Amino acid sequence: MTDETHVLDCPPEGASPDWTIPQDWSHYTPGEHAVWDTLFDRQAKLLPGRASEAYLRGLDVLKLSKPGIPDFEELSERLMGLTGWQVVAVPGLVPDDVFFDHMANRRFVAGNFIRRPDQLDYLQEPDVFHDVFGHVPMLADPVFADYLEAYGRGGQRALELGALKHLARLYWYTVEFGLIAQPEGLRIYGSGIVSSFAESRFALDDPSPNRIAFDLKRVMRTDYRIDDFQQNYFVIQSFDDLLRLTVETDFAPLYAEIMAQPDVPVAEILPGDVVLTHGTQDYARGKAAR
Ligand code: HBI
Ligand code: FE
Repeated sequence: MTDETHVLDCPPEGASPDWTIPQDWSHYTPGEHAVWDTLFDRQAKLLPGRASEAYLRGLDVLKLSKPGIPDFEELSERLMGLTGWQVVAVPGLVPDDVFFDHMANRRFVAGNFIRRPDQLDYLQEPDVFHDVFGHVPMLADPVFADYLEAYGRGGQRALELGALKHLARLYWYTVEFGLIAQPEGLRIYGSGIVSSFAESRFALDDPSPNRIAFDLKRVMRTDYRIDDFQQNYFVIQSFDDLLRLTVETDFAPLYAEIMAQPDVPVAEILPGDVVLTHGTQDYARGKAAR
């Protein structure tokens, strides 16, 4: 590999041109299945009353409570019958254009590796627990399944318009870290939260972060942190709202408007925000002090 090529320039050894690889479910060791079971059991105790109805329904209908790392072929058969989505194995992060092409064709790319026992609480790259336990149950919800396909198509367009940074924020504050208002209170649907033991509590219970009503333009202006708990969570009223927004919005003029304005720093509250909880920022201050 010459020094000007980038690791994401070409698929790794053994991967197809679309970066997919066989999951090869039989290669997982008992220890790797045990890591999945440990993570699953921890979240299964925590999520009832915290995760959204749609997420819990997806977990159930896809029979993800079976022990061990799921077999993507079995999982995709069930999922295909529900919303036309399938889960395809990839070795790790794939280039944005590849990611969006899969998403626009209802193929969810999932890492086929699982974290080590000493990484239970944090790892940088999405592994099979983050991708399958975190993301896949939401793909069983017909409206969210449509939203994610629309996001994939939107991503292809954002790449053409050089606006990926802004659209990636929409993904971040909904698909990864989104909250939804249910009659009984706020619930989690974001995969980054639902697959995290600590953030599943922090996002709903901790007084530190702001919780702000979702607004498309505001979210696409807002920076985010990839290496720590979020300091802003955005709350939608329904997945129908989210889907309608994505389908009805003409993004090109909206991107132009946003690019003419400064980014909104993490944890800042804007005058136009509908603030559900004004955070203390104690968590962030505490981290800064260390
Ligand atoms: N690749 N495997 C994988 N999983 C992701 O979540 C992912 C990716 N590539 C790019 C990406 N996410 C984000 O940059 C998207 O916003 C494009
Ligand atoms: Fe993710």
